Amino acid sequence: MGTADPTGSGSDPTSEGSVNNCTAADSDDTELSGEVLGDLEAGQSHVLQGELASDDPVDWFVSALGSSSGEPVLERISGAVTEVCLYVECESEPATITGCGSSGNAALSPMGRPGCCAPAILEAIYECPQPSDAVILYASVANSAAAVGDCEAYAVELRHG
Ligand SMILES: [Ca+2]
Ligand SMILES: [Ca+2]
Repeated sequence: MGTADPTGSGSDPTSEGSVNNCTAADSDDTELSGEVLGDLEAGQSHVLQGELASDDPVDWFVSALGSSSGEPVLERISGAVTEVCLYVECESEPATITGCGSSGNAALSPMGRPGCCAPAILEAIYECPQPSDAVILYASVANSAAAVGDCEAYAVELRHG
């Protein structure tokens, strides 16, 4: 159901002339190349958005916690997502994960940072060696079930409780 283009410019990128609007070739495929989000203060949230496909099965995001009080929550809002993960780095040393919420499981990131993974929602309950340590969060959003050629948008919320 394409819509007519009254301007006749013919430059609408979503017109039926496009073969594939997928932007699978992104640069956020690893823990160290994640999209950098702004500092997350207590009570704030970020909405992580992107697209996943069979040739782009994971996107990474990085955010510093502006305050170390409260526990960060990662929750799927929409789209085809099979797993969300959140890993915690304290300023000086790895965090200690003491809980992941009722549907989350403790996990290690590809680079060895401790955290939690879940199908749709997790709460990363952590302790740092020093309570005043600055905290950086590494989040991954994955879809391991995309069929070849599929490219599906998602939205995931990162909250600082
Ligand atoms: Ca992507
Ligand atoms: Ca990616």
